Amino acid sequence: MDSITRWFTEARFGMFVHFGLYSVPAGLWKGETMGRGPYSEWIQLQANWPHGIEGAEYQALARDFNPTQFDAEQWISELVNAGMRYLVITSKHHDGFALWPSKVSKFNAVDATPFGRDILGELKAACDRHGVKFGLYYSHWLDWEHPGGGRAHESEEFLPGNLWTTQPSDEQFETYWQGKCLPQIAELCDVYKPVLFWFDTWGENSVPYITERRMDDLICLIKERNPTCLINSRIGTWGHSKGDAVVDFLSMGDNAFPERSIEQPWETSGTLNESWGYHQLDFGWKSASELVENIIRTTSNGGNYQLNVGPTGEGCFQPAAIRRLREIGAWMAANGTSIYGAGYAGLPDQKWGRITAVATENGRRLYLQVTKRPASGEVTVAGLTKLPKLARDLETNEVASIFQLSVGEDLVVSLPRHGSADSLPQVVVLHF
Ligand code: FHN
Repeated sequence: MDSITRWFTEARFGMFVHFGLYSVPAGLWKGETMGRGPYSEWIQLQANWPHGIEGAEYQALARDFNPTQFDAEQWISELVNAGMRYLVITSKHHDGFALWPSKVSKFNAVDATPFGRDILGELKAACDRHGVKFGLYYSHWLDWEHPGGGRAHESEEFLPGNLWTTQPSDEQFETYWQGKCLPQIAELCDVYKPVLFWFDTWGENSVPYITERRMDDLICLIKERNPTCLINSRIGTWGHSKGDAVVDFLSMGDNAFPERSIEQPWETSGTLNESWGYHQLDFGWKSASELVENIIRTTSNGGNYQLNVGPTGEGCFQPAAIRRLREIGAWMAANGTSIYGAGYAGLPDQKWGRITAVATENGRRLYLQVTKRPASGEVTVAGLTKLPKLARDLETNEVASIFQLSVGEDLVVSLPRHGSADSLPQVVVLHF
């Protein structure tokens, strides 16, 4: 494994945060729900459907951005308690608004708002205090504040006639690229020293803008400043002749899980409900057990799960988010050894759940992640014919009995009682 990605693949679980001006209207514009699409951070295009909001009117939201309850220490404590190991926050989303006092653009949390505090600086300091890795999302393709920034592409979702669907010329985009994007990235590298950049393109619409030359310039700028800073594939590698080989890790589509294990470091970013930014009418919350299953799903295929929180306009995590994070954290506190540094076990699909594997000095340990406990209380481990020395419930230490119907057959594990009344997955560790 490449040594610069080791911390990332060992961490397995991180927090994504979408926070910005859009957290203030939170899905409602002048009393009307924004048009199609559940993502509140897209309100600039989707309010006044299908027209969107004029730039100056949207940007005036900065005068209402005053998240007085923002407390970096509290956010990072929730992150740590959830068992997460890193943070990735939207330094600048598609609306072009920066969460730090950028010298490149006054459209930022310090110069344009009554709040006047350096949100990234406070979070970076809290991460350092807690030993949490600090990463940054940056929208490099779309920027609806700069006249040359990418706009949304016309599609069924964004109809012609929307203020934000007319694309800039290449020359205009170059003005944005040289005048805002690259200098802001340099600023972020120098001041906040992120451990990773999470760039955001999807589909092929970005290809005419995020050319191979631009991607290479961006990668060089970052790596010259910090060779160990990781870069994700949504920088736009489908438009690069060397493809994913130019980046450090792959990012899947939103809430998209690969069916099979992938060798290159990778992650899936997912939402707690439907929107990434806080949306006051988004009640589609996932359950804690579904979220824990997502951690297991990514780990067992050799990837990471980056779970998003959308803080409110006041700067708080919603109670529904906190409750889920804490339930996940309680499970991780008991079962984290089956996740951190764990990966693909190389065994066939299992009817009752998944398996994660951790390499040890003298072989490996396997963790049976029982997400669908059979009524019989017994699970057959397909593909495993070697008898372990010991099997026990990871939380309670209760020993499980193991048997084979005949020599050379798949192993059968009789599950300890623990899991029967619990909705979160039971983990049984096999020591060889
Ligand atoms: O358009 C964005 C969206 O707002 C959000 O930031 C997600 C996170 O993966 N990325 C884009 C859509 O894929």
